[in-house]
Amino acid sequence: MAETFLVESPDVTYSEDYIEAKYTYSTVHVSREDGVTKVRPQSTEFTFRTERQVPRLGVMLVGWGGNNGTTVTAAVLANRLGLSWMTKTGRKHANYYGSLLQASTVCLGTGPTGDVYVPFRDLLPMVHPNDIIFDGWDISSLNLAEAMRRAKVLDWQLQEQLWPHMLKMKPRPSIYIPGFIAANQEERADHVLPGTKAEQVAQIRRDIREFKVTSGVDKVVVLWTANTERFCDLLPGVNDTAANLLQAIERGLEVSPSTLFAVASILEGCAYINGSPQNTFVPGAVELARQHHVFICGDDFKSGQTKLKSVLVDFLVSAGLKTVSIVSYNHLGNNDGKNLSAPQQFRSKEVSKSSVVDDVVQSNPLLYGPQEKLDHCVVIKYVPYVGDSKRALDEYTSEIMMGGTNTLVIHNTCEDSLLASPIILDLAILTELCQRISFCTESDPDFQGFHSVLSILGFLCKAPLVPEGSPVVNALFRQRSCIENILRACVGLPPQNHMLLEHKMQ
Ligand code: NAI
Ligand code: DG6
Repeated sequence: MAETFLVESPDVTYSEDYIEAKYTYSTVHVSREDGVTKVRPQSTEFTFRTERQVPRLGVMLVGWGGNNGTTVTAAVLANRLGLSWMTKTGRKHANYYGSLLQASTVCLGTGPTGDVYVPFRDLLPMVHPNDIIFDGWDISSLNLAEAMRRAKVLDWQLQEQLWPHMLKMKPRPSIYIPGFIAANQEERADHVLPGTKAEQVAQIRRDIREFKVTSGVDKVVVLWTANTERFCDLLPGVNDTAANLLQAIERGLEVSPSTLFAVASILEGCAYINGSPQNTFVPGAVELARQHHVFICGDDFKSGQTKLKSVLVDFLVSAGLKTVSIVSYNHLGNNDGKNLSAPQQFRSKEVSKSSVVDDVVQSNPLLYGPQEKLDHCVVIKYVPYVGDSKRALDEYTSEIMMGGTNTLVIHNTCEDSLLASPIILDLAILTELCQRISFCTESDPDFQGFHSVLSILGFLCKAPLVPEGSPVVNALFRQRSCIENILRACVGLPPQNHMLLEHKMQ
């Protein structure tokens, strides 16, 4: 049995292949009728079905030789091998701190001695990161050992232990279209695929198939952690529909490398995750994913400064304080920072980092008018000396009672790739899990999977991609509750309500 607990309930059954749970989904519908606001509680009966068999998972990283790519690969190897290493502050042991699944817990319920917490990963059978097999592509030809050294993220003694393992790993040549990333990346691009766009997509598809066969994995997830691209123009006839996008590739029209990877991945039936801010998922790519019932997820890992912002502004506004100005400055010295020092690539990141408070502002019409926006300024500077250690300074100014102001200033220093790596693992593992979950309702009794646009994983993304017409949620704890409560529903457990009514009676 893969599960660490069993739910005993008439609504939950465990067969050899599935966990099946009946679940009442309660919502409230609000409408305005004849000048009156009508509020109607509603409930829908769902049946969730989760396959129990956990597959062998392969993750192919685009940008494998970068700081994130090498760091996440090294971290998994170090955990798998149980490595430890000395630093000037003492012995460090490999761990998965920063992973929602591996390093945070959920409260199952209450036992004789109080609340019982289990690791998030134990809610449903899922892949363990130690078992993930990595592969990938890079426009730079360095093997992973040399690329790890170039990244300057991990302690030297750890690098020495990992060196022989990483030396054997070499990225596959990739698609390089100079106009999409900064001109300052050109010197790195010594490992690029020749041919037309159509030939390049065909090669990426062959790579995915070849990896699957040679590694013996059951499933592959492809994840973009390559450099931030400039936004691509949305052009009718080019990328507005799936058919036009495929035609555009055949005709060699403008399609970004990240979209070419998305297309190749979708056509191979592999989920595709975008860890950078650019608009990879043009309407044609979304339509293609839907046609092929493949998950796509993005955009842009929500790792540090933005994660805090999506907590802090939620806290301020939900406490009734009117945040009026946010200034987010950061400087960093890694290759990501170098690429972002070019205006078009910075613009992609600026948009992604700035959108994160929109839903919180809209949630409070007592404080904000319908079109009101707060001042939100994002600055990124490239300072080579600090390497991967990113320094972020944020100033939040809020109006408080009777004309007063409250200014909070946050200073944050951390290794950027050590925050992004656990997010990469959570994204891949949760995406795979979602592929094993299906559900039906009384009115729609055929089992179906989640929408191709996998918005459940918004917690891990700065600018969550959602199905057309769906609300975008940025507030971090609402996003966390979404994942937790859906996983709880799959084992027939109600959402956490924090009411503690049993302790509030005479
Ligand atoms: P990096 O610059 O160290 O690595 C990117 C790698 O992509 C490089 O090795 C480069 O050679 C390669 N590359 C560029 N274009 C490529 C292509 N077309 N095909 C294959 N490889 C290509 O950057 P880092 O720090 O690893 O970040 C990667 C991405 O993740 C960036 O877009 C960054 O903005 C994004 N990101 C990073 C976060 C973090 O906390 N580290 C958080 C949020 C997003
Ligand atoms: C500087 O902003 C470089 C970026 O790639 C960020 O470090 C990355 O997007 C993480 O951003 P945040 O806001 O989640 O810390």
